[in-house]
Amino acid sequence: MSENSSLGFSQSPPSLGNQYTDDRVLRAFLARALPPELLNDAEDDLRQLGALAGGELFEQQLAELDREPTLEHWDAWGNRIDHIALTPLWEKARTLAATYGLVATGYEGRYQPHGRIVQFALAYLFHPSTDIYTCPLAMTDGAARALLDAGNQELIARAVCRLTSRDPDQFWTSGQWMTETTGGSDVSATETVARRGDDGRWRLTGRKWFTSAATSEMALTLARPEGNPGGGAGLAMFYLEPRDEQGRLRKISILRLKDKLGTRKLPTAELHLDGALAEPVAGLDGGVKRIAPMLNITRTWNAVCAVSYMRRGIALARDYANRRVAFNRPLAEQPLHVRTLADLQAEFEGAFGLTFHMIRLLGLAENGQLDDAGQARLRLLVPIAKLLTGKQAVAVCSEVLEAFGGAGYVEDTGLPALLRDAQVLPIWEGTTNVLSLDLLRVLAKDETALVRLLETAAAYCGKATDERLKPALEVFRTGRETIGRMLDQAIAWDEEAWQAVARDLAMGVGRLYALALLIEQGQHAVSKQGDPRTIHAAVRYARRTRIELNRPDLDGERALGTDIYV
Ligand code: MFK
Repeated sequence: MSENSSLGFSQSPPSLGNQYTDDRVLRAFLARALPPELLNDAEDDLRQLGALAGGELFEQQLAELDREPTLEHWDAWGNRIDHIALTPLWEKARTLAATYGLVATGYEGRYQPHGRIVQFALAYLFHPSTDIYTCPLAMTDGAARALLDAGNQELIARAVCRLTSRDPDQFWTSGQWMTETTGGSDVSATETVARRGDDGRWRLTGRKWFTSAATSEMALTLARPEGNPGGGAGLAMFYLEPRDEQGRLRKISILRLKDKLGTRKLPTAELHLDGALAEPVAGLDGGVKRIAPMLNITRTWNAVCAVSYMRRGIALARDYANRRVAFNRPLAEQPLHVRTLADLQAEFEGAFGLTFHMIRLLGLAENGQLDDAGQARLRLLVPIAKLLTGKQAVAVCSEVLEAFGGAGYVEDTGLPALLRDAQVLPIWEGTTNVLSLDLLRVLAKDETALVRLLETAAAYCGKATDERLKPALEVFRTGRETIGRMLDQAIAWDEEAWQAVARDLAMGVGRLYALALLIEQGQHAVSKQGDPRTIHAAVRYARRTRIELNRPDLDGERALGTDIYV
């Protein structure tokens, strides 16, 4: 008798198939969004990456659960080296990222104006099997965008070709060194100082408190040129290459790696800049505005990664539901379990539609094919998609763990890491509240922007004729009315009241826009293929979309929020 059978019952772990061919939602989207010859051209890469993500990379990820990057400060001879050793999967991910063009595809002429769609479809497949290597990729993409937008030809010539290279030997990643001890959200409080030496060169001194992927070949960062006023406007965006040709850090020390809840394969570091050479990218002020294009790209990546984690969790839970027999039948045959999975799928489909719709607009905008109205929509959809999908990813991954019972709570299944890693998504790149306030920044300049966004969403709903969509249409109609009423009344509100409702407003608008896209896609899928699954997703998504927006009771919230009653 084998040792295993002597112990009686044992469970078989979940497994994954080809993550491209198995993904109905991704394939349906690409079939609509891309011209057939383009899809045909991209499909080899999508299939290969789908196979790697469900096979070799996933297996390596599980085999390396215990591995983490390490920081060595000194070599054997007493030299300060600050060397970070990465995990083997990260080393492999770097090569794959370059060869599959995970950044390059967004910039090459080959697929334009659809390059962003192909790029992010690849990223979506790659992400959940590569231990957040997407973090340096997101920053690399953002840096390429920010450099191009800033128009500094010398830096573009030096760096953008490397950031967008498909050759692993040429490929560079970029850091985004923004966060300081003064806070991650209030970047205007940046303390790093930039001084110009007698040689005319700029040197930065300060401490960067959360620098993700400290192994990058270049970074964009913010610093205050000496003598500039305080606040965000007094900051400038700088370009720097942290290492010399031998790979030694130049006037930068790595103080320590962060001991984080999740993203543990990502070597997030605290850095001290002690006169590090850097170059202003575009003038000596307006740094926050200059770096904003980078933020919008990394926020887009964040949404893609959120959707991708949801899909991974559901794929694992669905596979397991077919294997796990309890109470005499597989979980996949038990109505309450099936209903739980259906709710997760509906959340995922809503998030997917919203995110890839935004990506389509991004590609058009970058190719000069988006009119002013479209650009205004994109400006709103980036923070909305980031904040909504980040929260959804945490909720979905939490439910996925529960779908495994106790196994979901045990480290060596690899499942807890999914939840821990997802938890970063609402935090970095602008927390939910900071991004909700970003919406107010847009409204302050363009007060009808949200109303127009919902008009566009209503036009998507206008195409629905299937009777089954009626309850979803009703939720959209009443939700839109509620938001419209609030916006009318809120003209008289003060700033405090606006800030207090900003999150509910952002979430509400985001869910309604995603619902409208689901309704439209549901009608399309049933009309063209007779497939009702997206209609079911729309109805379930609608059931979970409840919008309440009233003038906030600021005194009550203050008393409860701070627990002080005056
Ligand atoms: C898995 C993939 C994910 C990738 C992960 C990468 C990991 C990287 C780790 C990190 O670096 S995390 C740190 C990220 N930090 C943030 O995301 C900062 C969050 N805080 C904000 O976003 C604040 O809202 C902000 C810093 C922008 C507030 O700063 P200010 O100085 O108070 O901004 P202000 O004065 O409102 O705006 C300055 C200008 O920038 C304005 O333009 P004007 O001067 O013309 O009026 C704004 O309109 C513009 N601006 C701000 N945000 C913008 C923007 N423009 C376009 N898009 C935006 N998002």
